[in-house]
Amino acid sequence: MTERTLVLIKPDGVERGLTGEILRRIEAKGYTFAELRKQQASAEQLAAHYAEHEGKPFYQPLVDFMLSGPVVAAVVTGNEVIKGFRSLAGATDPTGAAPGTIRGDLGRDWGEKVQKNLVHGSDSVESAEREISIWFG
Ligand code: DAT
Ligand code: MG
Repeated sequence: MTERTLVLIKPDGVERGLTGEILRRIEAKGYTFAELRKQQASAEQLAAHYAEHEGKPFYQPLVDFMLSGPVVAAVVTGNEVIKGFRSLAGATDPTGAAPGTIRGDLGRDWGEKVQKNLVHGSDSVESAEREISIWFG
């Protein structure tokens, strides 16, 4: 079934010059960019985007990191793209992310590696719609 999902290239991916490589992988898989925009996130957007994690120990460092530089936000469409993009992205912790995935191939194994894991992808139809409205109105 055709779906849409919200993808973010996080500030580490933009800063490291990996935007093209990450977008290439998404496009090569056969997905389409319905919207694509580089932007500086606002604190309000991030509070809404990461509401499910509020109160967790990594929440504030995560928000601060996401404010540290521009992100690339995209609405990506395709058959089962929500699950498919998360499969392309790989596991949250780059150390355990499988080779062949964005996080497994490109994620760094040191420092704030779990937080700086290059990409975000929505995890359900409901979160995709919620997140698309946060980033694209
Ligand atoms: P995902 O991005 O794989 O959907 P998530 O929704 O559980 O993962 O968490 C959102 C982001 O928060 C994740 O990409 C990085 C950060 N994060 C999650 N768990 C963390 C942890 N234990 N320590 C540091 N950062 C963490
Ligand atoms: Mg998540």
